[in-house]
Amino acid sequence: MKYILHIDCDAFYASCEEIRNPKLKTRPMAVGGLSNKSIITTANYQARKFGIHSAMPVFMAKDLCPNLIMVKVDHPYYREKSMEVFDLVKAHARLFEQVSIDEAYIEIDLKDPLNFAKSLQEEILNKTQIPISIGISYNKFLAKLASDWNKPFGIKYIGKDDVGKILPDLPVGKVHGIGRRGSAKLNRIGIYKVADLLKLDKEFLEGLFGKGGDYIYGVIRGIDERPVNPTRDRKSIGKERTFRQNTKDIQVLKEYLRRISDLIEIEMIKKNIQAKTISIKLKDENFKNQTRSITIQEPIFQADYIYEEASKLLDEAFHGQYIRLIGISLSNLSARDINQLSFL
Ligand code: TTP
Ligand code: MG
Repeated sequence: MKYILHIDCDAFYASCEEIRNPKLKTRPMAVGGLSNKSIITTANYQARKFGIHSAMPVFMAKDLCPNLIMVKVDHPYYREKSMEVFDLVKAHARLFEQVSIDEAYIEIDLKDPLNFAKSLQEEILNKTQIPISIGISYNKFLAKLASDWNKPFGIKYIGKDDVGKILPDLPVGKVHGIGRRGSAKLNRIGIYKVADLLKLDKEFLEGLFGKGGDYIYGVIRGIDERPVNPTRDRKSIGKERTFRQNTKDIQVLKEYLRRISDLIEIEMIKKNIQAKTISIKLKDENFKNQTRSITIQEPIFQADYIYEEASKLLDEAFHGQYIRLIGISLSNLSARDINQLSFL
């Protein structure tokens, strides 16, 4: 069956810092600026016990917990860890969409989603040391709600039957799209829980939240049609190789195109995507770059077809010059129908 999973790293910046300095794991720690006036980006779960949270000023956090250890933010390092985590996640997914530095949606066909989630959690922890929480459902809204349910290192499944049981009791602030401000607005008119929201009609919600009212009306009833959008984070897929020695032997060049096509096919099958535009890149001995592209009618992902198109492009672009680098990239990406997998 088809499921949508929302993956969210636990105390992400703090977890990254604990990898570099494991002693921090058992101490209350937060990441932010070092001055008392600066703001906390996140706190580890030890520090959260004291009531410390994102967006709190450091002086306030130190009032709550005088032993709090502050660590300075290091965005490039967090981006690197994020890539490590989500490259592994991506490799499993039919459709993948990263929505922030520490969260992504995947859509995937599974028999046993809970088991899959458990093994994904273990894999990510073992290979990257980052703990993640996973929410499983049939749409994005519920999957995100679920990933937050049992944090940290949590897994939660929300099925269609759970919607009527789980949602009415939630405070309105838990509804994605309402947020803290929306919540305050609703509280002022005596609306605290989703159960109260369910009594309002669509027009009333649109009056309060504009266009977002329609979305909120749907999601509190378990309806969210937003698809997992795989091309959002990635516009092209490509590989290139630099030769140890420059070459002008067309057979060697084609041999490389062949190998690169094979590698690209593997990646496209894993990601379940296809492409309509094929480009090759050549860098000559003077480091001058040359690219050639073709857009075809029917999208492809198979190595044979990629090679065939790339090879034709090479014939056009190559005039006997010495080449030091060759590459192929595919763009104009779309999701492949899962049924095609059975033909492989
Ligand atoms: P979140 O996923 O909201 O928080 P988190 O990963 O730290 O904790 P949780 O276990 O509850 O998911 O945000 C991801 C990262 O984004 C977080 O580690 C730090 C950064 N961030 C800020 O810089 N400022 C903020 O106000 C928030 C909420 C997060
Ligand atoms: Mg997080």
